[in-house]
Amino acid sequence: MCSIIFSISITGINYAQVKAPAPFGPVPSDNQMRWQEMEYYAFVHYSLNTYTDQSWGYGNEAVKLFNPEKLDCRQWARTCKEAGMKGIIITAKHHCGFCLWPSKYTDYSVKNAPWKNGKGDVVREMADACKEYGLKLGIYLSPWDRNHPDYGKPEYITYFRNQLTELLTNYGPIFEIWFDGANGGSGYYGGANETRKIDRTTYYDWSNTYKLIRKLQPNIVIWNDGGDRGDLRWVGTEAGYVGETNWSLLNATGDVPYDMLHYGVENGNDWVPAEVNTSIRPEWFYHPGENNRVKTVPQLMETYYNSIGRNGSLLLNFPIDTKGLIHENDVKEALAFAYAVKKAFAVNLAANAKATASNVRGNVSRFAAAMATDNNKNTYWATDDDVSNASLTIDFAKPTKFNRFLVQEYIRLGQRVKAFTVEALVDGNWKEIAKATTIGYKRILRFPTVKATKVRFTINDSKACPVIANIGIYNAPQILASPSIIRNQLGNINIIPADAESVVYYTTDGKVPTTTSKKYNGPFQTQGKLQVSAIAYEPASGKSSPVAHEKFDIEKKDWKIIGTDDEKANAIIDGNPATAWHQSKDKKEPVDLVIDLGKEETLTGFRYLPDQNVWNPAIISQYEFYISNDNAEWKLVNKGEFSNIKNNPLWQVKNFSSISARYIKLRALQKADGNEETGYAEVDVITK
Ligand code: FUL
Repeated sequence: MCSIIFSISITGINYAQVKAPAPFGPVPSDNQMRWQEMEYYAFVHYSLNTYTDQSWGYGNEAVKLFNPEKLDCRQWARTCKEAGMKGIIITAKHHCGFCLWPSKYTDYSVKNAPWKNGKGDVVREMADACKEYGLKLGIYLSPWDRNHPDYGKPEYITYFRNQLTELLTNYGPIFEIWFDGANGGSGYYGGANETRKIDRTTYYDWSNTYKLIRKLQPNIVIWNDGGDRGDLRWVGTEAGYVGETNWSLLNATGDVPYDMLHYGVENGNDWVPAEVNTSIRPEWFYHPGENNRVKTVPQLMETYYNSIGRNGSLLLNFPIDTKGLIHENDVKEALAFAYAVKKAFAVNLAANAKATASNVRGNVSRFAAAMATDNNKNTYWATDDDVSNASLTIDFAKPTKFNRFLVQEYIRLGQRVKAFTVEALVDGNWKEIAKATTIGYKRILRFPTVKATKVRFTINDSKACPVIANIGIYNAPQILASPSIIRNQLGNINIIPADAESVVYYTTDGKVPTTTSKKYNGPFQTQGKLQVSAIAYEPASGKSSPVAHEKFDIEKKDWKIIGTDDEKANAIIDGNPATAWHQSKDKKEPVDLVIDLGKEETLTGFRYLPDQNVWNPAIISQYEFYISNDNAEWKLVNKGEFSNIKNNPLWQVKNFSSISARYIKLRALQKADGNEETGYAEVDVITK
């Protein structure tokens, strides 16, 4: 009896004496923590742009264009809910200044639109639908307003804050506010039709604007690209991925160049986690021409692993279509994506396995290895304070197949791990199967399927003793990605499968390829306009990828870049988006690129793909396009802006009335990134 009491009290003393690790470095606020646990939520882009096929409205588009036949925010919310998302951020006002709610402070809103005879309020309908489906509501309010006459003057800040107050007062709890940093300068501005430059770090007086926001919505998180440090950060690209190394830290002040946005700052003094924003289509707003360019399940899975799987959240955009709905193609892919994620992470093989660790903090069960596999986010495996190198072994007891490793730090105590490896015990030998740097809230590693009896997770370097909340091991079904299709200047088609084990089948007549179509055995020659469609097929599993389609216009065999001796300039017409050429910085705007098409062609438009390199791409934002038949006398056929080209460097397509010409000239008037050079990945024409 005596000994029993004695041992209980000893255990009691030990237990109480072993303290939890102290927080290390910056830690998330409760608001950031709640946001991080949402993981996946939606953007909806909807405005007058939906009806003008534009990316950025100029600010003078007619309000009468806003008259959707079937606008149904419940369909948006239902889709997002079924897709596994936790909230929706709506573009209450995009750069054109048109308001989706009947703001008291402007006439440029739904209140003057034919929709519901001016009695409608899209933000209200969105808020109600979110409530009905158990989703959180977020607001995108563009600071740049191309419609407002006062934009650029101090009066506009009052207007901006009045609008913020309306949105943050009248629509219930708002989980996130999104302040886009884009500002192309030019605009309608109440009829002034001019360019207005502001200093985006000072003009909006963010510190006072933030005070107002936090007073109205104490639980909100602020996303701000370009102003004072918000609660979240952009990742430097809209293509759907954050760095493999991803610290949820920045410095509280100072500039944030691309590498800081993309990788965070290892020793930053402020907690600013990454939000990966990308669209389910190439563009943010609806363009009917993109109905067949909705991202497929393999592409969306790639985005998932490169965002949520790399310590980021995923903000996936649905462009609302002209009817006022999420288009059926987008719904289909979003739901198929949700199903694929569910399947991939359906069975956690670590959950029932035995877990042991090389070091357990104070040797108490409260910090034991099993705390990382107990499916409880509030318990964790931790080591003693002086241990930054430790391993945790999971024993399946029998050979088990798997290909995914998921790990989460208990980030309430800070982000700590700098390097780790995963090994598998295969036929009695340890084999390294994956190696990575940071973990953070969640990290998922992919590797070829392995069959092993044990898995060893080793932390090789950590800023302080590691604190691991969760480990998951999964055997995700294989998903084949579509091949990519390229045509070079000579007209040779190259089809490149993403997975080495797969075989490619293709068509050139617009028909959907199957395993009875032509098998791809290497580059083949083509002439003139055509569409190539291809699938990757894996004989072992009998699975096919989604179909890849690529349309090609006239061949470029006889094209020549005029006015340069630099052979590298041919990169512009080599059909390969990965190669680029820059005109020298000695050439000052206007900078011309002249191409001889070899013979007269009937042109109806042109396409420009900017340099895809993230460093110094030298992207054109304002342009003029000329044609000529003799390379002497030129006619201007199109001019304007490539909207949002810096953040989303996609193919830019511009159409004009049909005209015959042998020479084309793309004149660069302004660069989006202020670069002194002028860059191009590809320039192409559209013919009749
Ligand atoms: C960008 C904007 O300019 C785009 O139009 C879009 O709203 C995207 C989410 O942010 O910077």
